[in-house]
Amino acid sequence: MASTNEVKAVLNRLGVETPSWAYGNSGTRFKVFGQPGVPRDPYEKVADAAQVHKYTGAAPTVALHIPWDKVADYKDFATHAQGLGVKLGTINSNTFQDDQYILGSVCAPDPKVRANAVAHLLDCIDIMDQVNVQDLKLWFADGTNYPGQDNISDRQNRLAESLEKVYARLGANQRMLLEYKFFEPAFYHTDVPDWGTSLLHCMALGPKAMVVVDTGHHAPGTNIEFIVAGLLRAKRLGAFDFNSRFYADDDLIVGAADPFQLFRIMHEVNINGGFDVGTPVSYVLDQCHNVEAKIPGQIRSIMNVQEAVAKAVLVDQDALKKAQLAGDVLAGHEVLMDAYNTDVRGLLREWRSDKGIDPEPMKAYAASGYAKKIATDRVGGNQAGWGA
Ligand code: PSV
Ligand code: MN
Repeated sequence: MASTNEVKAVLNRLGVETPSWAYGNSGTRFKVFGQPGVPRDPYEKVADAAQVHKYTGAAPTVALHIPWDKVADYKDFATHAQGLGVKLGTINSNTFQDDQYILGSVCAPDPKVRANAVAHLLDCIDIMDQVNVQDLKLWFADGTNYPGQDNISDRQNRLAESLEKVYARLGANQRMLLEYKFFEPAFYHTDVPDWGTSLLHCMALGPKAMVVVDTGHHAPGTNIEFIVAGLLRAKRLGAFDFNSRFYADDDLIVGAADPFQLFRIMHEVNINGGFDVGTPVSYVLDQCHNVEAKIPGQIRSIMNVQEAVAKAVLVDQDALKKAQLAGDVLAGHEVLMDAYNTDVRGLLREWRSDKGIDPEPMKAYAASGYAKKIATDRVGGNQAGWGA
């Protein structure tokens, strides 16, 4: 087994970005339930994200979604975040909520619509410039609902042309991260449905284009860790969007549905250099808390990620290699399961104490009175929701 210090060293450099939209109200197409104390603007979302960092010590940045998190003065917004102990992170673009995008955005048949979508993406890079952010994350709702609705190859060409324009605008230290999703909202075909399509576009664009793996964006039974290993091997894994799914893109708490899958993913990340110093992989949550409290939901998620990472780093690499080279199937499997079945909660409590934070983040947050305070303070105004 790896030593406790090795695990702690990885935990020390593992920052997990939380998404601004996790702090707003969310739901399904059936009902969005409002919760007391929910932020009314991006400044309050960042204040909540700062709480997650305060109690976990592991969530130093906040992902933004534009235009949901549009503010008048981004530099002021960044200063506000820094004052609370966090930084602004990935800029997520949004080309899926305007009426003009009914037939797609960067792949739409109408060149004016494509031009507007590209203009939005360039605006996102302007924001990145202002607040010194590295990553632009692209997820396109583009696709078709019926065979014959549009030409699949033409749409790929439009996608490539649009992406080239955006890629050309990236600064020297900026990256374009292309997320895939196999269906929804399009039901017949999606223009970036899988890692292969994303990778093909990234390879054509250049080294600043990398693939995003959202753990909720695969068909049931997909071996996600295989995809992760392959993308790391190709040096094109740019980021994770973590969440859990039981059925489709459920956006539930990471590690809640299948902690063993999360461990297997982290094991591949670990053995393929994804936790090394200077790794290009960023770790981001992409979740919505529809029926549970949002800040504790994020805290729990960070803890789940840390537990999976700790177990993955604990895997005895020498014993594993030995078993694999000897063709000892069951010994190799046992090495992996030994690490998975290790209770790492004590180690994580120790890591938190070392850092001077409470070893029990959920309890410490609950005792802090913050939930009551925001419920009392945040009256009036419009609560933020998925889409604002
Ligand atoms: C799409 O389902 C997605 O995973 C993308 O990352 C979006 O930006 C995000 O969800 C919005 O919730
Ligand atoms: Mn996502």
